[in-house]
Formats: sequence, C-alpha cells, structure tokens
Amino acid sequence: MAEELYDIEVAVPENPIESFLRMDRMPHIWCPGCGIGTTVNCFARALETSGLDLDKVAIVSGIGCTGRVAGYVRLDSFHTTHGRAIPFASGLKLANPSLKVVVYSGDGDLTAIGGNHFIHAARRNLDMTVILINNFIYGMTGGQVAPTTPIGASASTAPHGSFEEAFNLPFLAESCGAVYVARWTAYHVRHLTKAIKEALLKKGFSFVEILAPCPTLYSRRNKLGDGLDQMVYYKNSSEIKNGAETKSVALDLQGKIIVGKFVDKERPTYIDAMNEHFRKRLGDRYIPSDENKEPNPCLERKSRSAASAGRASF
Ligand SMILES: Cc1ncc(C[n+]2csc(CCOP(=O)(O)OP(=O)(O)O)c2C)c(N)n1
Ligand code: SF4
Repeated sequence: MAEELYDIEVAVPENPIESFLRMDRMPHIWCPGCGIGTTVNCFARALETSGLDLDKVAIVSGIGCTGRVAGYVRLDSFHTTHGRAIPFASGLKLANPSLKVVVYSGDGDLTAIGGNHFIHAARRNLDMTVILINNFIYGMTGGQVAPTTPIGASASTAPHGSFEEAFNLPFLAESCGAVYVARWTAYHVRHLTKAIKEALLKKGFSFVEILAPCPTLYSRRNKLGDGLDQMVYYKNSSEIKNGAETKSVALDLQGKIIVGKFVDKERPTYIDAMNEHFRKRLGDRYIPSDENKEPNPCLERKSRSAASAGRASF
C-alpha cells in the first residue's frame, strides 16, 4: 500500500510566469523573505499585459542582489558593472531607438555609485523605464549604508545608526526631469503591476521606486523581524496619495510610507529634442534618429560615407 502511494505522480503546476523566466538559472540567489522576486512577478505580469513586443524589450541591471534580475528574465538581458546600468541603457537606446529599454537595479547601484547617471538620464528625459528596488542598504555586499538608509537605521558600516539625510527618490527623480514617477512596496502587488505597465508605456524617463524587504541584512540588523513582518509594516503604514507632492514623500525609519503615482507629465525626450534641434540647424542634411525603425547597418555605412562627403548624420 505504502509503495503504491509513493508511485503516485503529482503534477506540479507550472508557475504562471515560467515562460518569462530563464528556468535553467533557477534556483535564484535571493534569500527567503527577500522582496525582489515578488517585484519580478509584477514586472512579468506588467509586460504580459503591456502589448509590447518582447523581442523589442531589453533589460539592463547593475551589480547587486537586484542586479540578478536581468539574468533571470527571458529578454535581451545585460548584467553590467556596478553603477553603470543607466549609461549602458542610454547607449543601447541611442544606438537602437526602436527598443524599449528597462533598467532594473538596486538603490545603491542607481543612486550611490550610479547617482550621476541617474540624474542626467532624468534631466535629458532619455526614453527608458527605471525600476529601482529600495531595500535601504547595499544588500549583496553585506548591508553597508546607502544613500537611502534612513537616519537611525543601523548598517554594517554605520553600526551606531546612520546620521546622514537619505535621498527622497521620487523628489530627486522629479526635480531632475522624470516624466513618470511612482512609489509602491512589494506588498502592493496589483498597484505595482499597474504602475510598471504605465511606466513601460510612457515615453521618456519613467521611474518606479519599490520598497522591498531585505530580511537578511537590513531587517535582522535593525530588529525589524523577517520578510513577513516587513510586509505587515508596509501594509499598516502605507498611505496611497496619488499626485502627492514629491517633496512631501520622504521616508524615515519604520515611519509612514506615502505610495502612489506622483508624476505623469509630458516633455520632449532626448531623441525628440535632438531631432528638432538638428533639423532646425541642418535642414534636410540631417538624418533623424527614428524610434520606429531599427538601425540598418548598410544604411549606417551609407550615411557615414555621406557624412564624410558633407552630409550630417547622428
Ligand atoms: C565598482 C564597484 N564597486 C563596488 C562593487 C561592490 N558592490 C557590488 S554590489 C554592491 C551594492 C549593491 O547594493 P544595491 O545596489 O543597493 O543592490 P542590492 O544588493 O541591495 O539589491 C557593491 C557596493 C562593485 N561590484 N563594483
Ligand atoms: S541579502 Fe537582502 S536583498 Fe540580497 S537576496 Fe538576501 S534578502 Fe534579498
């Protein structure tokens, strides 16, 4: 009887987002209770319903626990160096404007070593979606203090608590020129999925900050419980305020969290502005960068030789 029982084959249902993942790379590296995986689920569902051609979506990550996302999703993926996801993504977009380019990385990667690139990509309104996982520290390297660590929170390089003012990331993104800015947490999966979809479909620099638990290095050190306890905190302490002024949404240690869509506006993208500028300056000598066309290497060669013969091409 017992043998018969062991013979029963149990059909394991396929994970609904399995086709979106590189299953040969599983299991992933994330700790139990880490919030990053939940955000990937939301990203997959947002992409699925976005109507975007997945062959035209490229994802770029820097280094860190979040940086692993690019390697786990079945898209054209680039796992770049620490802090350089945005410059890499900028090059990709400018070289092939027909791509939808997504940057998916950590708060340390994007706003510490990569902070300079973040502000300038927003200023230029480069057409890309930046998804930033804010777990308040450097996760992968041992829980060091980050530009997002709240005052009073302990980190491995701030054992007596951080005394530095942390970035208010939605305010930073908006003041530098982002056209779409939202913040949600790993608890708000439906809102987050919708926000990622909106950001993906927005033309220009769109930014989604996601608060996600790092139970291993942030919550444990700060005696905040496990991943589930952080989700309970997100649930109980979040207030949805769409359209809130970004300067009013700064975070503090275990304080109130304002979530929502804060900014959704229009302004010319970098490529639009470049085309307009050079069309005015050079007239029909200028060959515009066309977001609806893939670059054609033969055409490129032709335009380069045309440029050397006095024609302008960028
Ligand atoms: C130039 C360079 N400096 C430092 C590092 C070490 N390093 C790797 S990941 C990381 C921090 C990651 O933190 P974050 O971006 O917040 O991502 P998380 O791991 O929390 O998802 C650092 C400092 C590196 N890889 N390269
Ligand atoms: S160290 Fe933190 S951020 Fe990294 S996988 Fe573990 S829980 Fe997630």
